[in-house]
Formats: sequence, C-alpha cells, structure tokens
Amino acid sequence: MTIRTARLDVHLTPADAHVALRTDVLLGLTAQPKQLPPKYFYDARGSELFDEITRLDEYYPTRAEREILTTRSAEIHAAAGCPETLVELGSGSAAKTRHLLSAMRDCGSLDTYVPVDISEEITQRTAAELVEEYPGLNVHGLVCDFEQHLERVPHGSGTRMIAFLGGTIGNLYPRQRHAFLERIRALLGPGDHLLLGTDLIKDRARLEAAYDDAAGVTAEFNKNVLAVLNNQLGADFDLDAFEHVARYDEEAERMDIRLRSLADQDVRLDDLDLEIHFGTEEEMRTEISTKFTRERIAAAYDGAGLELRGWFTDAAGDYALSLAAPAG
Ligand code: SAH
Ligand code: AVI
Repeated sequence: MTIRTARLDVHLTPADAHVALRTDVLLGLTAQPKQLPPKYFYDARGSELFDEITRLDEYYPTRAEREILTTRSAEIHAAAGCPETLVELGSGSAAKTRHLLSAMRDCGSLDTYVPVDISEEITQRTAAELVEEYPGLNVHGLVCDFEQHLERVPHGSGTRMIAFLGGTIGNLYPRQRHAFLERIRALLGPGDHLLLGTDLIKDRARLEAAYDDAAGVTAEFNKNVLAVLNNQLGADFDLDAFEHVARYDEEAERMDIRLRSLADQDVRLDDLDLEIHFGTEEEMRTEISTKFTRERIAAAYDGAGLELRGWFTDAAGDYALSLAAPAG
C-alpha cells in the first residue's frame, strides 16, 4: 500500500496575513460606523470556539447540515456525477466532510481532497487526520484567503466538486457574495459542481438564540476578534468593556452581529500607531450571517452564470445544501 502524506501550500505567509490585517483593521476602525471583517475571528482560539459553537443546543445549522450529509451524501455525490476530487473552501476541522468523502470512497471515485482555509493550524491538522483516515487519498491543502486566492486552488484529478459548507457564504456581503460566486463559476470546468451550504430563513427567536447562546460561547467567539487585535496589533482592548449583540435584520434577511462598547473609552493599537475612541453604547459590526430561501439562492446562482441543479434540506427544513453547475 502506498503511504501518502498531506501536501500543504501556504499562500498566505504570516507577513502577508499581517499586512492584510493591518489594512483591514485600519479601514474598519476609522470607518463610520466601525466594522471588522469576520475572517479575523479564526486564530487557534477562535477556531476552537467555533467548534464549541457547533455543539451548542441553540446552534442548529451544523446539526442540520450533518443530518443532510449523513443521510444523503451518496445521492449528492451521484447527482454531481461522481467526482474524483473534493475541494472544500473554509474547511476548518472538516468534521461533516467525512460523510461526503466516505460516499466518494464507497463508490470508488475518491482520489483527491483539497482543504482550503485561512487558518494554517487547523488546515494542517485536518489534512494530517484525513491522510490517516482515508488510506490512499491524496490530500493537497491550501492556506489562503479564499476571497483573494481562489484561482490558486489546485486542480486535483478528474471532475471536481467544490464544497462550501457551514453557511459561510452567509458571512459575505451581497457584493462580495456575487463576486465570489462568479469566481467559482470561472473555476468550474465541464462536469464540475458547486455544493453550497446555506442557512434558511426562520423565526427571529430561533435565529437570535442561535447567535446568542445561554452559555455565552458565541459572545466569547465574537470578542475573540478583539483578542486577535490585542495579540497581533499590540492593541489594548479591554474585552470586558464590550458586550455581544446579535439581532436579526428582517429587511436584509441576515443576522447582524456586533460588539457594543459599555463605556466611553479610547483604545490604542501600537502597531498602527492609532488611537480609536468608542462612545458608550457605540456598536461595531463584526459579522453578518445571511439567511436564504430557495428562490434567493436560485437568483444568486442565476446572476453569477450558475444553475441550481439539486436541493437537499434536513427534515425540519431549517438548512439547505444546493448543487449548482455552470448555466446553459
Ligand atoms: N466548514 C466548517 C467550518 C466553518 S467556520 C464547518 O462547516 O463547520 C468558517 C471557516 O472558514 C473557518 O475555518 C475559517 O478559518 C474559514 N474562513 C473564514 N474566512 C475565510 C477566508 N476569507 N478565506 C479562507 N478561509 C476562511
Ligand atoms: C462560519 N459561519 C457560517 C458561522 C455563522 O453561523 O454565520 C459563524 C458564526 N458566528 C456566530 N456563530 C457562528
């Protein structure tokens, strides 16, 4: 038997990541209202906290997506024409992805898995685990910002499925989402498919509870972005001087996640030589999490030259995995 090792290409060196962080934070903290991009939640602690979120009672999306993948992976794989390569964007710990990989293995098509994530630590761990768990599997991981380096995703062999699970597309703003889908469309060759996970619209109470759990894990995850700025930009944010806010914006059909300043305070960021003032009650947006309907997803695909080819939901209809391919 051939013993394989995972290959990991790092397209985001610590130096590049630092420049990007400096630029984004300078822009975000000097904007009115202030905001920070959600990709900076995911240092080692942030990835751990996100994994904790996925196990919370209130946070149904992971369970719902797991239910679909547990029961319908073989069907999804067949509907996508039994691809040989699975590329996964924002792969994280790839916990649910195992169902898809097993379906590919069981039908004999599995050749290559390409995990793509901004966090080097978690991608390294995921790649190493999967080489062990799936003997003979080629694992070619990529550490990069999927909004910037999508074109560097290795091709793998045969046809591919590009999976973007967990509802992470909901964390992109409409313009970013549109540009992202267009770039995915450009990556898809004949026979390739996109498998996209999206949370669906539901009542406000369930949505708000999912993003403001009783144990306070989501609040800690949200505040972790301040810890990232403290560690990486020499900032002096007092995490106790901010509170977590999670509201459903019905008009925009998205969760709006913010940090609210509990005091009139100045924060210093040494690496940026910047001092920023927060007024009492001032809110800074740290994330959106958009919720969808089938119609909205079909329209988003349509606008990006893609076509909805398959629709899979959990029994409760809380969450959807959709399959898309180039239109026409
Ligand atoms: N797919 C997993 C993890 C979702 S959490 C699941 O369904 O459970 C979101 C993941 O996307 C994190 O692992 C985070 O590091 C990654 N991520 C967020 N923004 C990113 C970006 N711009 N480029 C690459 N990865 C990103
Ligand atoms: C990664 N992403 C899909 C999660 C979400 O549900 O939008 C991130 C998250 N933020 C707070 N809780 C979970």
